[in-house]
Amino acid sequence: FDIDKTNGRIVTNGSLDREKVSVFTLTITAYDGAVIEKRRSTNATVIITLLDVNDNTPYFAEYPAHYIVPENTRIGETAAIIDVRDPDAGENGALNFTMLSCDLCGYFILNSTTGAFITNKSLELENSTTLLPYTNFTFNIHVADRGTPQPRAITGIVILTVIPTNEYAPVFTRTNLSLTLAENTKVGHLVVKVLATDRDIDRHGIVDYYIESGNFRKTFSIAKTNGEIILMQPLDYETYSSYKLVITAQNGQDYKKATKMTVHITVTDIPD
Ligand SMILES: [Ca+2]
Ligand SMILES: [Ca+2]
Ligand SMILES: [Ca+2]
Ligand SMILES: [Ca+2]
Repeated sequence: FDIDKTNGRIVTNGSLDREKVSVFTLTITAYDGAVIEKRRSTNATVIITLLDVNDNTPYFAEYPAHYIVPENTRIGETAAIIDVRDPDAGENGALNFTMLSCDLCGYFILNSTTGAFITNKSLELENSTTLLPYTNFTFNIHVADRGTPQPRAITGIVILTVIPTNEYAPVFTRTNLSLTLAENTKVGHLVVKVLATDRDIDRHGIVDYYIESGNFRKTFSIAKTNGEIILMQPLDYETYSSYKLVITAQNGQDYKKATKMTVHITVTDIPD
């Protein structure tokens, strides 16, 4: 701002932008006309508050606007909130969201004031005949502010991608298995193959097998990927005549989903 020295009129000197600085506090000093040593003065504070004008068009914070939606997002839950910004104040910055077009319509409802996509249909990949992992939902969205005299608006593409989640634990076809092995069984012999299935599709349905306990002297091994239990050490009825192997089937990157089963192995005596 500038001030006219003689009549005190404050004028603008440069452009104003309420979105950068909205309030100015000026201290104005008025002097009388006496010589410098004798002159007297007084101060006044002038506060200038800028009124908003609708000079900003809404914009996407990130574009393309792409959001990840886990398949276990429930009906009625928020799947994503479109991040559109408008720095203007009040109605000039308040937004209205409209869906102009959609593919696979009906899975989400767009809240017109918050820009939230609300899940409207189950996204469960295991139970769906239409949805595949990483299915993209593409929407054409119109966002307008409520500014006066003229609203400002933008249109853009919003993509929601449904990603698989690990909801199910593996399930063994049998939780208990008993079998006998002759003491002279050869090392390398396939003892048994255990099986667990997992309802999840995608990588969350891939099962890894481990022997959790009971594997005295590492007598047995299990193939991590297919559950084949192999004899690794010669058996000896006299030192160890039965084994209780606890087998774990698990999956998920962090192995959050796991199930156990037990394999009882009885060694039968062959006279040495
Ligand atoms: Ca605006
Ligand atoms: Ca403004
Ligand atoms: Ca699983
Ligand atoms: Ca799943």
